[in-house]
Amino acid sequence: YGEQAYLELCRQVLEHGNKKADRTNTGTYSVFGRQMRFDLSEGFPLLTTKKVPFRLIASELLWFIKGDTNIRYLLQNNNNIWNEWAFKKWVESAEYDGPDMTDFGNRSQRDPEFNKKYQEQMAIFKKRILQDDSFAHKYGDLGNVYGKQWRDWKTSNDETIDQLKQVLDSLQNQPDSRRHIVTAWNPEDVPNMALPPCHTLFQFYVADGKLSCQLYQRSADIFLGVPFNIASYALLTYLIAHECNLVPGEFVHTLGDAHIYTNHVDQVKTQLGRDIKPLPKLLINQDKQSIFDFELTDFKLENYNPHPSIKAPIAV
Ligand code: DHF
Ligand code: TMP
Repeated sequence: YGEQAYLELCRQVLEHGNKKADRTNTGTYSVFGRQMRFDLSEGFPLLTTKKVPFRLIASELLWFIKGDTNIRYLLQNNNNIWNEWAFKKWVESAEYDGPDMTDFGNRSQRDPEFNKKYQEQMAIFKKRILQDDSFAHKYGDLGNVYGKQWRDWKTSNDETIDQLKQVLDSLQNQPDSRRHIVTAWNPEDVPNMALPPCHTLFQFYVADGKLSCQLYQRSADIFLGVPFNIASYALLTYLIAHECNLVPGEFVHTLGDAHIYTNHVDQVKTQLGRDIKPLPKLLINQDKQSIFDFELTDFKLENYNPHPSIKAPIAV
């Protein structure tokens, strides 16, 4: 259960994981098919064995809920977690005429001189996304990623489906339904996404006045992505429970390819040497009801006293 289960997964992957090559040319230790459970009534499941930036998780979730797919909103909220995937589309486009940025993810880690050039280009890119509307429209957009599929799924007869609204309706009107599902995996649209959805499909379950959520995550970067994913779906469950007058139950996190990148191993070992601290509490502005009305300032974390953050490079 809880953070203990996360740490056990880390230990298991380091000890028994299959050494596997991967798309990013980084290399991973990987296992297939695991499950963790988080009891949301015990507190808010933000890891305490390293500091996890809740602000970034909350603004990313609000971005999904808005149906937004453009990193401009994230940048306006000082959130840089999706920059690399928009930048990649820009530097691979015909319009880009700066220094060669091929394989910038790996090269920026290995070559300090290149890294300087990369940081310069990234800074220019971010500035343009924030200041130039037509540039942002063209290159800030990640394609038909999460927000698009959740709120504005295109059907074959040119209609749209708002999966999030539908699931809110079904939770309120048929709480016992076994069909409370939202899927971001749209096979026809996968080629039009900067990154095919990692958190692929989720389902809600109502019993005893409690709302539970299970996520199927096809690919899980255990050190960087997963702590965000746990907190993001916990927050979503809190918000939907709030709107539906339910209390948060469990978050069940099911993982497909669960991997630790080879350049995260030392960081994971550091984290495994730390003791778990009490979970924080999440407070939600009670004056708001609809999940579509929330802003960053409507959430407050109390008693979050984690161990220090641990930096690691992200595989692009
Ligand atoms: N690619 C890979 N290889 N792993 C991911 O986890 C991942 N996640 C994505 C997009 N692509 C990905 C979206 N989510 C960070 C966390 C989550 C995330 C993207 C990035 C991250 O870098 N977290 C850092 C802090 C970042 C910051 O402070 O700006 C961390 O230490 O948790
Ligand atoms: P892949 O598309 O080749 O599976 O690469 C995606 C990588 O990003 C993989 O390491 C999983 C990771 N990831 C997460 O763990 N959580 C997320 O929310 C996202 C977007 C990505």
